[in-house]
Parts: sequence; C-alpha cells; structure tokens
Amino acid sequence: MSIILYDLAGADPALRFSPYCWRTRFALAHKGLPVETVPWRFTEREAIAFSGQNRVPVIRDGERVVFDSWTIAGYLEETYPAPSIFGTGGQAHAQFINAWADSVLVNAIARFIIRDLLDVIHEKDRDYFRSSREQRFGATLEAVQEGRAGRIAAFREILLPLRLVLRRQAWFGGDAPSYADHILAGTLMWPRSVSRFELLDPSDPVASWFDRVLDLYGGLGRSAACA
Ligand SMILES: N[C@@H](CCC(=O)N[C@@H](CS)C(=O)NCC(=O)O)C(=O)O
Repeated sequence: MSIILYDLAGADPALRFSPYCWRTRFALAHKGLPVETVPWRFTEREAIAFSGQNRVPVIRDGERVVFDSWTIAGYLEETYPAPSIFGTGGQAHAQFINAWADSVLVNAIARFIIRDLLDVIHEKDRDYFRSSREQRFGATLEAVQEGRAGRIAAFREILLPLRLVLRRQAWFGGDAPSYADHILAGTLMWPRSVSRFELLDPSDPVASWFDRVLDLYGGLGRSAACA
C-alpha cells in the first residue's frame, strides 16, 4: 500500500514546491517506498485537519499519521530501516543541517523568490499568502524581493560551508547521498520550482552537486514541474 503524502501545490496541481515536502519526497524515493501525493493548497486547512496541525508535509501510512519533515524522516527510518537515509550516526549530524536549512537557508532564499511565488500559487491562496508573509517580513512581498541581483553575491557566500564539504566528498552523506542531501536539495527544489532567478552560480560545486541530485531516484527532481 502506498504512503499518502499531502504535498503543497501551485495553481497548476503538478507544481510542487515546498522545501519540506521535497525532503520527504527524496527520503521516500531513497527508501524505494511507493507514494501517492495529494496536492494541497495553503487554504485547505480542513484537508489536513486529521493531523491536528496546519502545515505540510503530512503523511498517512496505513493507520499512522505523521507530520513535520524531520519527524517523518525519523519515522521512515525507524519503520523501514533499509536502506538507511542516515547511515551510522548520520541522524544526529543531519540535525544540524536541518536546523541550518530551516533557519539560515530558507530565510535567505525567501528574499529572492517570495514575490515570484505569489504568481504560481493558487488564486484562492493569494490573499492569505500575501498577508501572512508580509506580516512575517514586515514589508511587502515586492519590497522583500527587490534588488535581488545586487544581493546574490552575498547569498552565494553563505553557501561556503557546503562548497568546502563538496571539495572533499561527493555527497553530504559521504560516498552516497543521505538525508543531509535530501534536506539541502529539498530546500533548493523550492526556488527551482517557482522562480527563473538564477540562485546558484552554474560554476559553483554546489550547483554541480544539485545537478547530480536532480538525477537521483530516476530523475525525480529533474522531471519535476517548474514555473
Ligand atoms: N518544520 C516543518 C515546516 C513545514 C512548513 O512550514 N510547511 C509549509 C509549506 S512549505 C506550510 O505548510 N505552510 C502552511 C502555511 O504557511 O500556512 C517541516 O519541516 O515539515
């Protein structure tokens, strides 16, 4: 039986762009677990009310309901240990990557794509998205995204730790991809899906690594819809 994943979608139901849902997609693919995704929009609170909260990803695995990408990763690892998405000791180390991606990376990327995002989400989500995000940033979506070309060099500098790791190893998991790769790549699937703005310098080793991730799991990332 397939695992059901409630997955954030745009106006085009094929457009899936949540940095957190993508982490779960990669983790499920890594484990070779069949998944059925259900497109979900920001304002469809009632559709995931059974999970007791209002964010995606949410998975339903038979009788079990699990939400929050990190909790889902732990659940999948415990329930379906092989192949591991963490490797020995990897879960503890990936916790830092998860925290860094959720705080530093997600917030930094938002400033480059937040207005583009408004154009691809479902019409019924637009008022909610604009008001909730403008409250969060304390500025209009237009003002948050403004001047991005002039800020991109500073953004690319914060990726330096990733670059340093990739000088020594092909994957954040070491010799093979692990959930650390899924966290970072899932986060980068978000701008890739919703915006044409070139966030990564194509000559950056981070861009080459991301390109390799796109080909994993039968090209799951590469074949994903983009705006
Ligand atoms: N810590 C959560 C974050 C999940 C999250 O923020 N999901 C966003 C979609 S990318 C969401 O559902 N937002 C609903 C809203 O903003 O109302 C995780 O890792 O799964």
